[in-house]
Amino acid sequence: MTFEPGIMEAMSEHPCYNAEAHKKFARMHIPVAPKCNIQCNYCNRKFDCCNESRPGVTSEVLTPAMAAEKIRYVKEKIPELRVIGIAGPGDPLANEETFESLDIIKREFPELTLCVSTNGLALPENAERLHTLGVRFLTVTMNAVDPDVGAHVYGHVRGMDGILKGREAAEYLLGRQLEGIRRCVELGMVVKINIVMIPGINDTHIPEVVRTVKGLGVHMVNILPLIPVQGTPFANMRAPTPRERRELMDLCSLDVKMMRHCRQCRADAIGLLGEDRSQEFVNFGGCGSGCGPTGPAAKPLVPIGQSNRVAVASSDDSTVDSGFGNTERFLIYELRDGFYTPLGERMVPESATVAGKDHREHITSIADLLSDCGTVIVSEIGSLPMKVLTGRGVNVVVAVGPIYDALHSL
Ligand code: CLF
Ligand code: SF4
Repeated sequence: MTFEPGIMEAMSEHPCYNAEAHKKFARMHIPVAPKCNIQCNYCNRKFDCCNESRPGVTSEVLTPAMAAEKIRYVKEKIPELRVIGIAGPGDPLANEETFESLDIIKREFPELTLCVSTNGLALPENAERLHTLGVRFLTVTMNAVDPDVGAHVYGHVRGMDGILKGREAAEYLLGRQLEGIRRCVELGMVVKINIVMIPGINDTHIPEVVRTVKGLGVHMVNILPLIPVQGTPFANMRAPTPRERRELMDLCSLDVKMMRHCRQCRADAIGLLGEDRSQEFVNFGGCGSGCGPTGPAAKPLVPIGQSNRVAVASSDDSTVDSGFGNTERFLIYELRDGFYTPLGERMVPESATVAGKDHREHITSIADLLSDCGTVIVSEIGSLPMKVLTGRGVNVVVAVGPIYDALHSL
């Protein structure tokens, strides 16, 4: 596919579109879009749009002017900032503020790449407008190309004459998504498709979604795991296991380029993909007197356990999704100056995960691996490991969902 001049260069520094770039270049999401025009069954309105951002609470919603001000400030602090994304907390295209923000950013920061993520419902009529405003990277979340499957994913969709439900809603949304994607590809935009993998609902259907969007000329596909969120119809559904997701990605990568480094980041994420610094810039507007950010100083976090280090059982870098006994690794964070700083990962030695190995020995070897951590966060834990850890003075937290929510709840 040939893109217009400048796009390949922008792509080489776009942390989501280039796996190498994500270690060097940062993106910043501006949370200017709170409203949504559909209801996904995995979304709780109190949280971010999980189409792009993981379902974590956004710390604030900004006006376009505040967003521009914040970009100016963050740009100074993070010189490797390359991309400004709009990904929620609702659907960007359902909010006029998205377009106002893009307009300001295009004029004030022409050197920054603009990126938008949408459910696609309002894409056909907005494709040209986005292109004119300088957006060259666009993500559409598409969970089904069969309306009978989509009917299970969407609670309702706003149609021309009111709210649609069931198959009718899914069919309408699908038609809009396909038309919108087609237009964006024709305009020369780089289009990525996000698919939320929902076991038992669309997992076996995803290869067909991938083939369909490939036929439309999309550049890349990103398969995200369902994060069951409380208060939603999918609250009690299970997330796919890391292996299930990996196998599906392997299968689909035969047809299309697959994103494998997504961090399901927040609608107000800032920084490198693996190192969200959004909490440093919370309450950017401060007291209104223009004296700068007040968030970090105003909300210090307290240390817990015997050490400031926290071990999190996670397979994907963004969610607590593994149990103490079956996780392949722990991510280690350290509380420094009121912020959790990622220190890296610690792999559970394979010998410790071998089935049939003495249970207590297995637990002890994992506990030893985390001996410098005051807190361990896991999605589940048995009574014996709980006893071993608490006996060592470790604080054990059982949580499922975004890592940063779990850390900030400590
Ligand atoms: Fe943001 Fe999305 Fe643009 Fe990236 S995120 S709007 S394409 S700048 Fe990236 Fe975050 Fe995954 Fe999205 S890691 S959730 S894919
Ligand atoms: Fe929620 Fe995003 Fe779906 Fe809207 S598009 S309902 S904000 S997940």
